[in-house]
Amino acid sequence: MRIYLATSNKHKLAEARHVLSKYSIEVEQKQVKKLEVQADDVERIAEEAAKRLCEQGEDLTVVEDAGLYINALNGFPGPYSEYVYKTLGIPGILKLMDGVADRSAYFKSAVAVCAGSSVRVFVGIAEGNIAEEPRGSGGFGFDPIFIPLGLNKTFAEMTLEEKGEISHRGRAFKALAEWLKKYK
Ligand code: ITT
Repeated sequence: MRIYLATSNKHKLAEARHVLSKYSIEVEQKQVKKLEVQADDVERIAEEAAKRLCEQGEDLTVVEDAGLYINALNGFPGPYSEYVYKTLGIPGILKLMDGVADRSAYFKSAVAVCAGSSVRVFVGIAEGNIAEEPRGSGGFGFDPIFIPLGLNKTFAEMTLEEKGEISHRGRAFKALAEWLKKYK
């Protein structure tokens, strides 16, 4: 089986491919113009973008939207993670967290697929804490400052495989794969 991932992020593509390969699902990158709606949550953003792709007849095309939610900052940056990563970056987030005792946070991934003209959304969450300083060079985005619960290394210190086992994206794509295997 083959699905199409509408993304410009090569790390996302690699992570999705890694998880889905275990289900013998191939992932092809699709260079389509993705609708960028402003919404309060990643589920809505992914769902609306997938709906638009459905209207254009893009069957088995997947959109993923993800964000980092920091509890002490009332869930910021959440759905604004891309913008905040580009503007404040990791130093800006660490500055906002300076002296903050509650460093708990989570990543959320929403994977929306257009399948047979309707849209389904699968969500994955990874709980953890914001590190005091960046560590590691793997992954992308906020990976160097995210320490998943129960571990003492950041996502950026993990291999693609290790991150995929416990990450928000790994979980959401696993749920998609299980659904595809059952119903497609
Ligand atoms: P698309 O082309 O698929 O939209 P993107 O990079 O814009 O790719 P998102 O909007 O889903 O992806 O992600 C928003 C930001 O959240 C992204 O720029 C990262 O900074 C951060 N992010 C998302 N997933 C992450 C992960 O697994 N690890 C670290 N940071 C992540």
